Amino acid sequence: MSRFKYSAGPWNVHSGADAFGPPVRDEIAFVTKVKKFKEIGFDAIQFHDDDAVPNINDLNEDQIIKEAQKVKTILDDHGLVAEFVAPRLWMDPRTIDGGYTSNRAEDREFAMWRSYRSIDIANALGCNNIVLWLAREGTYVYESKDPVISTKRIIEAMNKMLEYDKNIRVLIETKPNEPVDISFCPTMGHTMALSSASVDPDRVGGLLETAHAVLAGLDPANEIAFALAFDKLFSVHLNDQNGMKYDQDKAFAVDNLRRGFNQVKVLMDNNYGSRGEFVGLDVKAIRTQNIENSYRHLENSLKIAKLLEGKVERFDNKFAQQCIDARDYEALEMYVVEHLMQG
Ligand code: XLS
Ligand code: MG
Repeated sequence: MSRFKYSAGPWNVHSGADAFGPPVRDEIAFVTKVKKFKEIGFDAIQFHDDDAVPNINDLNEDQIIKEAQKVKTILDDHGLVAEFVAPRLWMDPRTIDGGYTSNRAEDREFAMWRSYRSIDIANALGCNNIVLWLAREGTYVYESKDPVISTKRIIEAMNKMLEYDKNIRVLIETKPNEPVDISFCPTMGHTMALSSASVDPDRVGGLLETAHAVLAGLDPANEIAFALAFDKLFSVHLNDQNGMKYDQDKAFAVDNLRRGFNQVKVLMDNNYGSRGEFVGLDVKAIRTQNIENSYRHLENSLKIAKLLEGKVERFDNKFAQQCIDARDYEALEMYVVEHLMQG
């Protein structure tokens, strides 16, 4: 029996296109994915605004809500809930230079329009979490944006959302780079600062994704811990990443099992999930998978996460404390490694 409720996003099952090659698998219909996610053992679905309402830019505000209500029915029919909605601000021609921090006022307005629509969609789907992955809020050419004004623009955008709807919460998903060269919100520390600068700090928290912490050269468990210490860890995206390369979104803990263990441990030790928070997986199928096996990475991630929950439960805290008291950290380290290697 798992301690956590798990979520996944429809983009986690995809056609395999990357920056160097075209799709290699057919697109799978949203309803098919939802059904399969439920079968695999997920409790909730993560959404971008246009995962819920694909033609969002062509519809008016009422039409958008109506489309989202149809998606809510699909979720209900499958016994699933929505975890969050994230405005997809990095795909549109109007956001090539960012949304909230674009140098053009009309682009910033479009970004706000999408953000308000994401809130409307979240309401229609019955959730109050808005995730901001600030994909293009940064620079490709350092001197192209004023970094102080840009930071203030992000705060202003967040505040407008918090004021638009008094029930929503903003979850900032940190990432240091990609697609931009330098992001304005690279770490959990930045997120905590943005939260305290907002009009309602209790409603602004962080979402830590393993791969993004690794890309920042930081330890994911400690990034999680930092947000927990401020009582502001609103979600996580567990996955894995082999060093500081392109964003890999590998299955959870496949690259570094001990790092995965420590993430699950810090979540469990701090009762994460007890207020309804989900453990999100944000993993991508490797391009070489065929379509029949294109959910394998999600199945594996969930299995590994649950196995690691068991490892945390069976961790001998008493023995660990003895090692700590004796300051025999070599003994502690050996215990951790042996514990992870035992069946
Ligand atoms: C990309 C992000 C994205 C968010 C949601 O790197 O992880 O998938 O989780 O917009
Ligand atoms: Mg993510």
